[in-house]
Amino acid sequence: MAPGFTMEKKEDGQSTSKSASIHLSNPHLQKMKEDILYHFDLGTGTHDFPALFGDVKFVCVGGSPSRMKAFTKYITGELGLGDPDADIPNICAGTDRYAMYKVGPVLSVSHGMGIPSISIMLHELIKLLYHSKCCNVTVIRIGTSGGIGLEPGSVVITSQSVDASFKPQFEQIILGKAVVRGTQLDGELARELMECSQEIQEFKTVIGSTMCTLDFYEGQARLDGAFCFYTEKEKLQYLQAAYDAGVRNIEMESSVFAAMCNLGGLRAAVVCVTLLNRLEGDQISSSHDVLVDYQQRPQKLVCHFIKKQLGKA
Ligand code: R2B
Ligand code: URA
Repeated sequence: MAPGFTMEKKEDGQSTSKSASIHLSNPHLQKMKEDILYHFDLGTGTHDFPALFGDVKFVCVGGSPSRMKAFTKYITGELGLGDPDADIPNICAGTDRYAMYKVGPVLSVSHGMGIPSISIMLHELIKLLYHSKCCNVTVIRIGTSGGIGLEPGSVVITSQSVDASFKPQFEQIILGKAVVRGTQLDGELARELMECSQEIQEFKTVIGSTMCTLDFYEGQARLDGAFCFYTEKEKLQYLQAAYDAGVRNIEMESSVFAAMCNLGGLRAAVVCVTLLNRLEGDQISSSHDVLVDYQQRPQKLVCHFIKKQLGKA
């Protein structure tokens, strides 16, 4: 067995130990001469992973490549690691699937929209961190969402991700059989992030369950998709039931993110701003400037957290 290679016997996230090293649970990897991370256009045969990424302590992931680039520039300035206006290279420039940026100990990666897209990225990211011999890594998804019963612009720190039936689990079909994994997130990390928000005092932040769906329209009970076969009353009953079950926002990646970070032994959090209150509408109609301001909120919060962790706040 390769040095540092950890075999995980248990499948559910809750029982995965939170040791500082990255856990891979795949005996087949040992037999491979090199590992090509195809969607990153990186490989262990062509790149020196420990030299490139060995010092990574924080990984921030978000849907859009331009948002992750903007975040990296912002954090460059805040951490005093260079000129925030200078251009930064995209480490995955050889592919347009994902974008990746690095400044000091912070890696920023885009993941696209939805569970399949973030899941592919996370398989390759977790292997990248393992091959780089990284330890004590915290992974945070910074994103957007639809809020339930919250003023637009509020930020939700996810306690657990739930599925469309409000169950804290992620189900995936593997070899034709349903495999269910836990979607609990690190409670201590969520509390630390909440404390950061209280220190910033710029926007309302709550800790709550996040519902992860397979679709933006019917999957999130919208009335404005190309197809809709339910009434407004049924929509509101469903969203109210979600609220009563503790759901405070809805997005499309948190379940597999939580499940895979649990399996990988990674400390993880999801911090999403709410773009609208779904009890009041479906269309995202705020102005461009307001939406830009909202999208910067998770970035500000996570940047403050990283600064504190590095003793720079
Ligand atoms: C939030 O926003 C996207 C849909 O607009 C999706 O990726 C998500 O989770
Ligand atoms: N992202 C979502 O998935 N849903 C929303 O309502 C807004 C952003």
